Amino acid sequence: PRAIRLEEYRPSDYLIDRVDLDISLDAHATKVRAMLAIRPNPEGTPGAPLTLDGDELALEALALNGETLAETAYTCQPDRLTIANPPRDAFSLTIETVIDPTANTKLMGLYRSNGVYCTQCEAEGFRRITYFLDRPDVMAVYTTRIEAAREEAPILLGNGNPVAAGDLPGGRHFAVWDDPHPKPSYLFALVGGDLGSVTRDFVTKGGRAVRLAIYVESGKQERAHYALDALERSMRWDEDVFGREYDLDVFNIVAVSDFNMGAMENKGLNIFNDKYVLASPETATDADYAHIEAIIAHEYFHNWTGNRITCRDWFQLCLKEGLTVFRDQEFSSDERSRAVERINAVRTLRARQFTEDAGPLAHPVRPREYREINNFYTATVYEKGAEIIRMLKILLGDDAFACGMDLYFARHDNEATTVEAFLACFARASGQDLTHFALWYEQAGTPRVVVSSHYDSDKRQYRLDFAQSTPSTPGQPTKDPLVIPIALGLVDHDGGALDHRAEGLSDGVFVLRHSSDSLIFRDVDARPVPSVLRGFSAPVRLSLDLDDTGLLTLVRHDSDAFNRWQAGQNVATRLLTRAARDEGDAAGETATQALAEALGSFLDAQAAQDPAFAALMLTLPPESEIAQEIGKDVDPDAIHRAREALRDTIARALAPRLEALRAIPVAAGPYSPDAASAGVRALRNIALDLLVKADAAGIIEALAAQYDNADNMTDRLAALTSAVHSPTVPDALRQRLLTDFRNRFDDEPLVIDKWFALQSGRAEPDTLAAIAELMQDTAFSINNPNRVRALIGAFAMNNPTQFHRADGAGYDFLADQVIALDARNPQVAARLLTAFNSWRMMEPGRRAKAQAALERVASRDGLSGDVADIVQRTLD
Ligand code: BAL
Ligand code: ZN
Repeated sequence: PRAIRLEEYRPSDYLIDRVDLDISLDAHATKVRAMLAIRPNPEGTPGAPLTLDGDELALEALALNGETLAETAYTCQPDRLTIANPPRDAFSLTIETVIDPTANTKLMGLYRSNGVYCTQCEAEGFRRITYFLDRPDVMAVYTTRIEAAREEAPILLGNGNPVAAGDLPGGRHFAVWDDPHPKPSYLFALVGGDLGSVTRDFVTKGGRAVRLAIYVESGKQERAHYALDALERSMRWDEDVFGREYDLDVFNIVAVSDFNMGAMENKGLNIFNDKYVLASPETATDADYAHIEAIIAHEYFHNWTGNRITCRDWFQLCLKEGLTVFRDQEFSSDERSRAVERINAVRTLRARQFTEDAGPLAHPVRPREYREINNFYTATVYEKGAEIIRMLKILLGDDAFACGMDLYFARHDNEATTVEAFLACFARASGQDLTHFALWYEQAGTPRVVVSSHYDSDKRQYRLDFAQSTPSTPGQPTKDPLVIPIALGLVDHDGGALDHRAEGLSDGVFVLRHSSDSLIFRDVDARPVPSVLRGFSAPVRLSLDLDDTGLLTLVRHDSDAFNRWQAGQNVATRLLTRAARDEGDAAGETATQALAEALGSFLDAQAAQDPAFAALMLTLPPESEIAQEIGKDVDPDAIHRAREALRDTIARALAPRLEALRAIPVAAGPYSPDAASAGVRALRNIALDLLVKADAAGIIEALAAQYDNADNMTDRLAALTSAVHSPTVPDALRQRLLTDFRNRFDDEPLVIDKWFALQSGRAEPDTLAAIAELMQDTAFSINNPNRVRALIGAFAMNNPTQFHRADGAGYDFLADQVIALDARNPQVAARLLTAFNSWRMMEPGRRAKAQAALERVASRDGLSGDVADIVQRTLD
């Protein structure tokens, strides 16, 4: 496909003010009649031809102002409809198309999932329903009439409010939905199916009565209550924290089982991957509940940041996504533990975004060019986009940030706008010039900040020198310094907080604006321990010249919880990096013991107060992070061995304490997914896992008992996970539990996904063969994205030793799967292919094998634009 460039943006030559849709659902021949009220855009080119987007469409009829259009007046192809000389004034265009939802395996546009008609239109799916100006800056008011066989689809849902419904001859019926809020076509949705629901009434602060409903597969309604509760809490939170109220009479969510992404924020009719709606104690883990809460909130928050104010063009995707991720992270932090949420967000950022930023697919948060927009729903746009908003809040302060948000909502309501317009609101609200800050949107790559410390006992001065640099990324060989807010503080060696001030330090934040700068603290009596980048105040890699003793002081004493955790991670990363490079020595053994001791005293002092945080303290950095740290000629097997060894040593050193942690009680009563109970389970289960790995006496029996007796999925899956990933567990027990799990949850596809992912994530040489067998399991289907991501995605993304097998078999397998899937679902295929992102970091043997596999994909005829784009950029 042709590259689309930000600098080539032009307003549309035509606008569409109203859309009246009449859609008659049929499994193979759905009729769509669209009446569009079109007018020339005063900002466009007068008299320009009208070219509407299409994708695999068949035109049945076309009328202009009610008159059938002569065939000579237009040209029509599956991907475009052009009228050479449209009227100079407003006119109506009526377009009839017929589509086959059953044949739609791409899951874009209108398709059927388990017999339910549903849609996915972001980014460019509406053009698969009718010919349209399918771009976000064309905003229209929609009315949708939906018709279907009542037996097949008793529930008919559209955007906006329901305004009419009734029976029709021949067992058919209809519903009419009216959405008064202008919206871009990507927010269009409809659903038709036989669904069960749970409902609740909500009254907004302003007094609007809203009927909330979540629709799911009939019989599974009980599993939607948690999502419904999360929705209500999200709505209240957005009123309280951002002053945003809901604006329709109904808010509907529908869960479907075949869905390319997590969920979609269509106006008044969110459509969700059922994985992020359905939860019961027996089938969902604590982590599943937390994800449901976050995604329900995310999609709801889009109602203002995305829907009321949308993007002018797809380059501005971060305008809604980064901001909305920031908002959902804040919501989760308020509902749960702020420190734990922050650590988890940073872990995700490092695992996904830092990896992306360091590889061939690196791109700015606001890209300047794309060939396939589906490939830019990335960790960079979402997660780094959220980090930019967080930095803005730190730089401006809470009050000016809140004023900036209010101004944004006031100025740009009902608009399709840009990052510049967003930042202008904050510049206005704060009086700050944000021109330099805006570079965060333009410059790809993760900045490295190097901090060195100098203590002058004669002058009683302590100086921190900062230097920043950003590695080159594709298309951006040189980089400029960024504005980097660095929250920091000093700690003395006994752990006391030092209250020293320094010129240039404001509210504990130093702002690094140049390639280097310094901060001087005066009247300092002894060399302190610096705690830098508290709360992870900027998305950078930090190098700090702090020895293990200093880091362990922070582990014990830092007032900033994030940096307490980070200090432990830093010691571990140092040990793992050295061991993976085969540089293990006696110093390493001493450092390992010191880390274990620091963790031990941390557990003694704090585990009971904050179990969720303690569980994170006991979690070593992931292998992907060590690979990033090593950076080149990576041997994933060496990293894996090093991590296993360090974990086993720490587990043995902490064994008696871990036994005690296993005994911390969960609140009495039936299972509850609340954060406090989840924290206790997380700590107990990591203790179990460490003890299993340490082969502690009696632990195998305890594991089996936990599996057999669990009354919730969190504990059952934790036991099974330890069994699957621990070589100390006898094969017979592992097999018994795996077989039991498969049989126990035979009719629970979302649970079988956990079973697939567990087995495909095993760091064992026979995993690839096991996956080939699992693909024959009756529960597996290449047509369902969740199944594919669970079995193939988990292997490629979460199993570094087996995906990066030295013989290249992991690469070949993934290439085969991508090729096979591309013909059915290019979006999911392209996403799988991004697992090759780190191939250039590998040692030469693996690198050559990865390159050969990628070239084999690239050489295929008939690749989708999605896969062609990823493979080309990955190889470039
Ligand atoms: N807009 C696509 C799904 C999401 O980010 O909410
Ligand atoms: Zn979103």
